[in-house]
Amino acid sequence: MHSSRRNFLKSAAASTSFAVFPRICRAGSNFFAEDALQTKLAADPLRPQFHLLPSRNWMNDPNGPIFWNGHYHMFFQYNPSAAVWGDMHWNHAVSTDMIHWRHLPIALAPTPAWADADGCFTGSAVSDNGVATILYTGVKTVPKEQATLRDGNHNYRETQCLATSRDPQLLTWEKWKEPVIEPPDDPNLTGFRDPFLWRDEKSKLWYLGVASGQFKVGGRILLYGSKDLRNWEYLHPLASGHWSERENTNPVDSGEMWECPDFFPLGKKHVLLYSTAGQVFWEVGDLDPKELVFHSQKRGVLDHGAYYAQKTQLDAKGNRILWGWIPERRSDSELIAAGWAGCMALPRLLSLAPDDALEMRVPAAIQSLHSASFELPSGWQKASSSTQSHNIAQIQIQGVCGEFIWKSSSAPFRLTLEDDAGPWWSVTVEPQETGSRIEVGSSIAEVHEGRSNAVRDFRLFLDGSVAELFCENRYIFTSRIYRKPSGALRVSSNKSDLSKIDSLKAWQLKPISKDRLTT
Ligand code: DQQ
Repeated sequence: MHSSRRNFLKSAAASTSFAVFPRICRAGSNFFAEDALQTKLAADPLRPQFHLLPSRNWMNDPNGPIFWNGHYHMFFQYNPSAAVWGDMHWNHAVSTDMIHWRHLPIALAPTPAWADADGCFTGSAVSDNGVATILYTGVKTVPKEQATLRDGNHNYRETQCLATSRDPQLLTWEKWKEPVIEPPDDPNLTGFRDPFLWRDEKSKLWYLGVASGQFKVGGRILLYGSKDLRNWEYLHPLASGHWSERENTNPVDSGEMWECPDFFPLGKKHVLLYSTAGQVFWEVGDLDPKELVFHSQKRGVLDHGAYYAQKTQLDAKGNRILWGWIPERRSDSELIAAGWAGCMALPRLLSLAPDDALEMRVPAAIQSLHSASFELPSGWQKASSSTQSHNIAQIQIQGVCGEFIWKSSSAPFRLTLEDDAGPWWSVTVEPQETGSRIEVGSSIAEVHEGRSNAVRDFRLFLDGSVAELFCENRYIFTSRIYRKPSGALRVSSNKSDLSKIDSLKAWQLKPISKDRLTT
């Protein structure tokens, strides 16, 4: 056992006093301008209709998702005054099924002059003996030499802060009087943020991992332990990674810093997730129960497209559910003109395949959105090509709000969706010597692992400017497409591709709100 761990087991008891900090209220300054924005956003065809997103402005990472008093609470990084990143608050929405959402008021706001004066960054929520408790990163601008976050644009000191709520709906939060973890005094530290937690019921101890890293070495997770969530002792790195050896002003872009880590048991293994260099990675392995060090055995890319800052929670039945932020692929000036940015990916139920690869499936609750359905008749491949074209033309998804499920056992294979203006989205599967290659836009996944070279199962969700494709439940591609649809979306009827579709079903999906504000 590490000596630091022994010491922390003896550590002192908690202080019990709370300091209540005022919340900042930033109401819209011009009612008529705000109203015009709302009307514009409600009619913007690029805004998703069944993915969670705020009614306006910028959002990023999911924060502290928690099932509480029979409801799923989702918090997320939010800028209340612009459609670009900045002034991070925790926005709040609630759901009974993780699909339909109701917006609630902002839950956490920066406190002027305090440790989170420049932002309430990402964190996690837990039940501390029945009290909802958030651990999050507070950031405050400091001189560069004192900063733990130096990305070329900001010099922030990052501390881990705590807030509790005794409100049954988690509407109001009280911040603990001071940060609960100060950053290590280490000139090689690349960052210190995005805490995650777990509790060891046997020892009644809390463990907390913080995303960090070392310059020119790689990202890592610093592990802390506590009896009471307020007094923490540093233990050791839980896991470490490798630097890409590419110099970059922002250590996140070079793999020298990990962001938004998560770590949890799944089946007989442990799973580590982290975001770095624009992608999310999963690692499956074992946690040494004595040394509390993670030994990775298998690694992969969680999503090959636009997906970042993942975070998991347990659902009402104890299943592990993954959330993630779908970032934009547009410039800041385009975002400001649009008036909104970012949305939450659909929930994904996690499991391990027999080969210990991470698998992800959208939970069955999504079926509550099913509306008109289409299905190719069985034995349709034997029909004449004109009958095939006729059958496929029946499938029409209006307003880019739909789902497709299909199987295809032969490659090369391509499925293209098109509207009156031409191709809108496509996936290509090319056989390779030892597997296959899946391509969606500029995103590519190489499939090896001794699996058969046929990728068979596909599931696609289309929503405004978002397309989420699940291949074999393990190669996932989230795309952003900023072309307004011209008429319905249809499957392109290229004869050789159609002949390789074994079966196909599609559904028009119902929006989760009457407008595109998801309120
Ligand atoms: N977003 C948050 C940080 C996190 C980053 C700030 C990842 O806490 O590291 O908005 O997208």
